[in-house]
Amino acid sequence: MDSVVSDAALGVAPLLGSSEPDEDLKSWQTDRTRAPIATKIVVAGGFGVGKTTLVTAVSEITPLQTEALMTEASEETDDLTATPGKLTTTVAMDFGRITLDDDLVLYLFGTPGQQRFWFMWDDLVRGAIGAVVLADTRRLKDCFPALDYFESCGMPYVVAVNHFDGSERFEPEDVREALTIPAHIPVMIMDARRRISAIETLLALVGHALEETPE
Ligand SMILES: Nc1nc2c(ncn2[C@@H]2O[C@H](COP(=O)(O)OP(=O)(O)O)[C@@H](O)[C@H]2O)c(=O)[nH]1
Ligand SMILES: [Mg+2]
Repeated sequence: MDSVVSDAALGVAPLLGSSEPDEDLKSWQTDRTRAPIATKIVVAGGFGVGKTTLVTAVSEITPLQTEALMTEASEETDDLTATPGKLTTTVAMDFGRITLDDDLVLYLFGTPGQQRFWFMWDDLVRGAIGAVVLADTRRLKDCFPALDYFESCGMPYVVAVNHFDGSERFEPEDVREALTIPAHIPVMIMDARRRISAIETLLALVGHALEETPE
């Protein structure tokens, strides 16, 4: 997928005085109303649910990560029973970018999962069009705080179950019922490691956010 940056670079020539305008210009370069729209999306969910994995899978830039080795000091705080192989954790946030369809650029901000970093959330979600709440069916309750947060601030969100190998597969409607997610909110089963699957989730959120936010 072409990035907006390289397309924009192609459009520089006419600005430098070429006498052949218009020809290779993309519509959004001549029509100011079609300039790429940059949107901010938050990826939230419990500890170890796959937020960093999702941002890494879709990002076209090297994602900024703030992983830190976990030490024994966090043993009592961070529950590792479902992710025993997890050695690092996100201490501040993940950041990535993905360009969809030439004129839509998504900036992804992954939240830190641990409760002790929640003071950051209000800053992190500012200006976002919506959020993906990741869930793991083995520890569904871990996503309640994120659900509560977005419900209470009125931010559009979708629920994406990151299906881990070896865990029981549930239908989206079972998850909706278990989490009492309202009918108009998309609930989907995905795999945070697969780019296409993660992009489908992001597109579902963009569509849902557009429906929820009248122009
Ligand atoms: N089997 C499997 N492992 C996954 C999946 N998503 C993430 N993981 C692994 O689960 C661990 C936690 O993921 P991470 O993205 O760091 O979680 P975060 O705390 O939400 O950022 C990592 O070791 C990932 O490789 C998945 O869909 N399937
Ligand atoms: Mg992380």
